[in-house]
Amino acid sequence: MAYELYYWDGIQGRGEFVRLALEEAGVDYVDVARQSGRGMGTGAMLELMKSKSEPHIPFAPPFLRDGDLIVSHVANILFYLGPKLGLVPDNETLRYIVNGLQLTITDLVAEVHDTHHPIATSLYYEDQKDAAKARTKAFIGERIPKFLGYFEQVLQQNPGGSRYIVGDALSYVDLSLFQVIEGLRYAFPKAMKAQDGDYPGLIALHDAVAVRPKIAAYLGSKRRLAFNEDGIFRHYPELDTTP
Ligand SMILES: N[C@@H](CCC(=O)N[C@@H](CS)C(=O)NCC(=O)O)C(=O)O
Repeated sequence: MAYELYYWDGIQGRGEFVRLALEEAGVDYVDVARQSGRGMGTGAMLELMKSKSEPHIPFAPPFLRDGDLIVSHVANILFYLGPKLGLVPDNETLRYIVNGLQLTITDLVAEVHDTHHPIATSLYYEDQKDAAKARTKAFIGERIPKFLGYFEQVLQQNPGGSRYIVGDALSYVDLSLFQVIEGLRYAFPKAMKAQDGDYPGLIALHDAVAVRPKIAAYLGSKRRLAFNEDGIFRHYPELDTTP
């Protein structure tokens, strides 16, 4: 049976980290909220989240349904899928390293979200613009260098070589790092241009992921939605400053 991915329609958002893994593996999956018909669409997703009969309902999308099992949270979904999709090292110990890196990406993504919504998710960006400016200035000046500098160091120190961040083959965290670079470049093109040279390994990893046959096909397909100002990575020119 095909995996069912539940995520908000119309944006890449956090769902994209899961999509990239499913696409690289070339497995069948249904992007439920983007489909119409019985049991499909955003309505079906919301219904499932409020279900009184499901034993373990998720708090927020993305979540994945595999038969009777519903798995929530990007990092947890990828931890579940990784071995099934062949996107983690064979070495069990290294799978915890991969998970730790993915959880660090979760933290980074939350901070990206907070650049445009520093006060409340329920308020419009326009209602928290001043706070967003202050928050983004610190994010660009302090947090991007700290997070990307960290990933760069881990990549360079990987005993398996610096083509991949863990081991000597592609794992789902490499795909997520590709998405992080794509997203940051979309949201903060000026800031990223000024810092790109500091992360040569990460940029090489990003470029190598982009040309993997299945990923390249996906990026060129209709399934890959464009970034927009409803997602996690948003481009507001007034926030994009050089550090
Ligand atoms: N830690 C979760 C975060 C999930 C999350 O924040 N999902 C957002 C959409 S990207 C949402 O719908 N949140 C609803 C809410 O927090 O009330 C993950 O990594 O998957």
